[in-house]
Amino acid sequence: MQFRQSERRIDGLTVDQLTSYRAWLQYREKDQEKYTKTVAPYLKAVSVTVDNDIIERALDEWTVGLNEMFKQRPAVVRETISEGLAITLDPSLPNESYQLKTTEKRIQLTAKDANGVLYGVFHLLRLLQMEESLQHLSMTEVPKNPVRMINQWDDMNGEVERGYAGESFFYKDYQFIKDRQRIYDYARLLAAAGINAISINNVNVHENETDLIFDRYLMDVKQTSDIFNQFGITLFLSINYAAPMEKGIASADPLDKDVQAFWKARAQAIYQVIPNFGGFLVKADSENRPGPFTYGRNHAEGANMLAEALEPYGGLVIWRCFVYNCKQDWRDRQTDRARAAYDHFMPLDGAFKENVVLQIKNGPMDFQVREPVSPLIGSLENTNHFLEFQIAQEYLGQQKHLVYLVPQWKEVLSFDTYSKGMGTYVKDIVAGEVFKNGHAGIVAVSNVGSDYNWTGHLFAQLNLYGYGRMIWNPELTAEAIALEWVKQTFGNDPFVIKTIMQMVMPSWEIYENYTSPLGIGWMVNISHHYGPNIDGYEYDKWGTYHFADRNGVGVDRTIETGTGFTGQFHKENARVYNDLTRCPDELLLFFHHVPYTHQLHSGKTVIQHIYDTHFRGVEQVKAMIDAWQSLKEAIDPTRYTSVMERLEHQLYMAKEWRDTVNTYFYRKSGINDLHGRTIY
Ligand code: GCV
Repeated sequence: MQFRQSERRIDGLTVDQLTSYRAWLQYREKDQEKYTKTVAPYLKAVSVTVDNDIIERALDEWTVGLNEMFKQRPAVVRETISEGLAITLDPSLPNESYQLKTTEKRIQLTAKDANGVLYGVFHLLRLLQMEESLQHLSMTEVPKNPVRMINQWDDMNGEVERGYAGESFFYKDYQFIKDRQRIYDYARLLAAAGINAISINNVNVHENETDLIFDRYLMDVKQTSDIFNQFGITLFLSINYAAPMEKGIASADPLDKDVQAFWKARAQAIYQVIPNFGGFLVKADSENRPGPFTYGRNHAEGANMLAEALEPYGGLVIWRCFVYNCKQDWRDRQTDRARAAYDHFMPLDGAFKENVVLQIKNGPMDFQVREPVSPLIGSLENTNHFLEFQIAQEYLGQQKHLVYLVPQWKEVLSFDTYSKGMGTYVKDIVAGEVFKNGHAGIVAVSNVGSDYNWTGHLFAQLNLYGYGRMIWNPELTAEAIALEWVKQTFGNDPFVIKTIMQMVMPSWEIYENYTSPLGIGWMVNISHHYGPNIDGYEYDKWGTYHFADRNGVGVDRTIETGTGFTGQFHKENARVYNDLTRCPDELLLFFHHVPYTHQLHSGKTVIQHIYDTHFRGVEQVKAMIDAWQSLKEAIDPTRYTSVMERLEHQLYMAKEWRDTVNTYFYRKSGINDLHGRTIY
């Protein structure tokens, strides 16, 4: 199948829409003669002696990029060159790593493997896009996380669960979409951000979708896998634990011989067609999905059975820890959803086979604007695990609100678990360094769909790009990552860069200001998770409460009087969270039930903090709009208008949040705003 490397020719999109589509691979023509001159010798030729699909793609990318930016097509040669880009492999380097060294006229790219070559080439293209000097380069890049994965939540009917950027571009009406150009272009974008694994269907596997592991769709899966493989990305599938029953076997019991034989046969069939298939992603015994509990088996028995089937081929079972079936009456203040993942999985630490990897959401709840880090991370010592983030902004404005997520994720990665004493950071644990895991890394739920700009809100592209860059190198600052994205996406005009950075950097805090305060979380409409509904979850059966009444607000999760959740952390953190006087303000109501007049470390009372942040959040959104308006002449009308429409909607929603939250707490507490502002 032929794919077009340059999306300048993608059918059906206007030139302006193409600009959005090209995301961080704009390859805008360079008109700075001075810069062009300094890089010219490096662009003359490429020398490479190894051939494979991934290196082919790297060479294509280099050629297209240089042609578009500098109107120059480098000659590709096998012999040594004195001017240009020389690519060699060095098997002694760490996996996927590369080194870049420049002399006056030559760039030496030395990589461990083909992935390293591809990443090295994208690195150079990034520098060129940002108009940075190529002289005196001398660096080694090694990815921190061995697995850097994306989970698609695409359904085969064409919908995307929690998708906010249009329909799926993988499936429509239970067929793979024939034109796979989009998937090819997605793979390019992902590889340029350093991603090396993807699961292509929703973890909630519905009826008919089990056929993804049967002949009906297997060739389509293979073709999709081939596309991703060319960009160094390994393909995984989500499976339904009860798949054997869909195919006429009486049970899905992991200890049943027929069930074991079913999965062994499936693994064999899949690997025959896709020899480098990654493995299965499994959501079991969670939110009504089937799993081993039905048969009185535990998660380890459930996962190990699948792992045995995949083991001969080197495949992985990625088993999600999002298990919280603790049905609860709202008056019950002891049962706690936050405890569930730890309670389920800690007793099984060490019971999983080597090719099982547990997948743990970053917080104990569900991707809220503010949560503590999941206490499973830093506690599981003998089980491989991945950390799971959500790029899709399910609870963070659904890609209608501008929210830059890297600052939030970086807080998670730099959290000190104290697991092996001070300085046992999440970033080192999930990279597999602390417990010497055989498989380790980070996964995130994707935010793309068929919208021409991929992500609905153009600025949501930054979260996808930023996720990839951050998990490649967690030492990069959120600011440095955003700066790269802004320059590649919008060009190098200092005013544009400065203005966009001012919008992006505080955006998580702004969102938190006008939504759910002090770690309460939720307060959204229960089915679609958008817009304020303070009691939306309060009386739901799943155990997520704010417990606001006339006397106070927050969930008591302390050891002495609460649910005991604080006790799941190592003692240094447990002591801080458990102690009302030491608990950080931003998580206070996650861990404690306090009167509205309780004084925060900031000096304000809880109720005044709620009023102030909600008024401030709205003003901050207004400032974002003013900032964007100042760029009207500097940005193409398609991108300008689509962002402005969303910002205006964000302001509308911020006001709705402000008024709903403030009114609610005013009515509950009966306490006026100190500053005399109107509360409805
Ligand atoms: C794919 C949340 C979402 C669900 C999602 C689930 C999960 O509950 O609302 O849509 O299901 O998380 O992560 O499995």
